[in-house]
Amino acid sequence: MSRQICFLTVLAVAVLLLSGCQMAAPAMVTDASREVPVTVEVTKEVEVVVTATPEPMMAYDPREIFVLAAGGQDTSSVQAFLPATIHIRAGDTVTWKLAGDDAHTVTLFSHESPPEFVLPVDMADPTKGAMVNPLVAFPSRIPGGPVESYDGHIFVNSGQLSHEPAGPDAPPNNTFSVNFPTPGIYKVHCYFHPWHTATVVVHENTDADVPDQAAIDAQAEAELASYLAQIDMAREQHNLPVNMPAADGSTLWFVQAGAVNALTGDFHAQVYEFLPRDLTIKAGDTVVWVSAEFHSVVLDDAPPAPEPILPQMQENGPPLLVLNPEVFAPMRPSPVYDPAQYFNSADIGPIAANGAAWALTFMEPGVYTYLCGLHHQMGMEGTIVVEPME
Ligand SMILES: [Cu+2]
Repeated sequence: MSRQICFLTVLAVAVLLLSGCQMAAPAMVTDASREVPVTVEVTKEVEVVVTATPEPMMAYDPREIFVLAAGGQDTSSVQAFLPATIHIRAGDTVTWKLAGDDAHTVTLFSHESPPEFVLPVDMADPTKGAMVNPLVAFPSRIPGGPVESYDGHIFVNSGQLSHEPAGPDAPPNNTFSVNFPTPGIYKVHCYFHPWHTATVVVHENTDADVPDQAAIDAQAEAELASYLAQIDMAREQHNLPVNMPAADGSTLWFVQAGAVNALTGDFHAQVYEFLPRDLTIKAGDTVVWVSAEFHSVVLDDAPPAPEPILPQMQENGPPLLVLNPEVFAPMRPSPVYDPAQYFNSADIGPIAANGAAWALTFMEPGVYTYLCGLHHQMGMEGTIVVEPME
């Protein structure tokens, strides 16, 4: 209210100055103390003519903008598109480039419900197991086909972006481009990590006010640095062994199977490690693994570690990416670890099918190595040293 009054006052003063204290029409001003009428005569009118010539709207040339599909290195997994929000002009093409050692997709949905992640290998015979839906695993674009123009109506998918080829004889699939012809706001998803999303804001192709590649790079770098700092802190937060006494006099030990920053809880910044990596306990103690994301605990005295996907070659088309039951089916022959048997928590985590935690009791002194069945390629492994009971 006071701003409005102030503005009106300024306007009134300006009009008075412009007109040399002359008003557009005769006006009567009353001085209340003396009750004497004062008349101001108008001799001249002030006319202000504003002419506006519309500027011709210039369409900018379409650009290719480069951004990152993820970040990190080894066991530091930044599960974010960098930058998470991109402002471009209609007609621009965005190219996402994979960084980091984890697998991701760049996926844009149509208005229809998105394809399921996992399908039965054979709809008629469930005993044949499950596979990654080919619509998820492989690019929606035929090899060498044109870059899709996305306006919200078609399903566009990079397939699994990876520095490693998705199958035998397949080339690496580590960049993905999409053209945006129509102004609007569009969402980008990663199939593997539900929180890994981006927003593309497409402005008119005449809009001068969009960032250039250098500004986008600087934004991506700042976001990456923030996530890496969270990861470093998460590693420190979880690196000390945590334990508590069990009712029977033994000790319960807690190991983080992967970790996020305890203060920010930010799923975009993931440590793909067992923390602490090496743990020493006494015979009779129990280890509880608590998963922060999608991880597993595999104790296997017969390396090599099982691969999560067993590609099944087809006569025509890409291989079927069959989920290896040794990785995805829980296997816990006993609550006490037996080195002669295969133990597998399978996928554990806050939204995993097998729950968030998994426990084993160790009775036999020894050194036991274990790994994450989903991420051992990234170096996610640990050791339990069991010392004799005192
Ligand atoms: Cu992802």
